[in-house]
Amino acid sequence: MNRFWIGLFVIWPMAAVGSCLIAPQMGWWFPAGSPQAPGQAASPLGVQIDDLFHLILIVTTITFIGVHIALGYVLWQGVRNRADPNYRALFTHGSHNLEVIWTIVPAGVLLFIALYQMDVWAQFRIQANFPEQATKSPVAEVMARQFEWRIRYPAPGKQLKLTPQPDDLYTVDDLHVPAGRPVLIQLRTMDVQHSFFIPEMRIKQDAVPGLAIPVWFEASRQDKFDLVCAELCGWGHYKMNARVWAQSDEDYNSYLRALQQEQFDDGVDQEPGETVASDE
Ligand SMILES: [Cu+2]
Repeated sequence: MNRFWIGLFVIWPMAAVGSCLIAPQMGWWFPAGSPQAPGQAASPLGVQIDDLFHLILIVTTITFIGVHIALGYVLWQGVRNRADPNYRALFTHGSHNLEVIWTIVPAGVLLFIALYQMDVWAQFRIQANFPEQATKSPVAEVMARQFEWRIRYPAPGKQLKLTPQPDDLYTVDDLHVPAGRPVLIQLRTMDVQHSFFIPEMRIKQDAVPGLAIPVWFEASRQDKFDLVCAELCGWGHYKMNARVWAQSDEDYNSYLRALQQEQFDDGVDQEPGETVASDE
């Protein structure tokens, strides 16, 4: 029976490490990616975030393997010693040196990760570092509510204002953005806390009542991406899945023009400035 447990504690970490090695090839790893680069983040910042994830994964894998080797060794020693009738168990109050080592080493690792990730964090979250191209004209306001995403675009050629304008354009659960360059949205919520999450771009930001939070991202390819809510916000939380369409500038502009046409067309076939002839 003891051998069973030793075997289990040896096979289990091997299976865990093995499955981590196969997963990326099988497409079980990070969300989606294009057929050319399966599993790769669909935004340049997302690729950097994945690198941080991999760094942490390497640290935890080394720790995991080390701990299981130590655990296997202790179990094995226990089985061997029990067979010896003269064996006396070691009585110990612990080791001061060991305590110091296993406090300092993890603290050092955590400090290293904290310093190492600062650059990515600063790019993603600190407004002064946002790409200028994105900040100079936000593409839309994304207003979360139970249980949908309301999108407000400025009229083509106009700047987004924090307060709604009469010529703004509206959609629900459909966010169109130009691909290949950084874009910025203003994230708000009408009711409770939600979270704006584009898994394929590794972009996640809470929407907090009372705040308009700028979020920037860049779709590195033209595609349709999922936009979901990552904050349990009520019974219909699961319904908050929407789409982000990353398009060429041309398609994006014609989409906005079509939306404008749809929302402001009064059915009268008339050029702006033209007056309708009267019957007199
Ligand atoms: Cu939500």
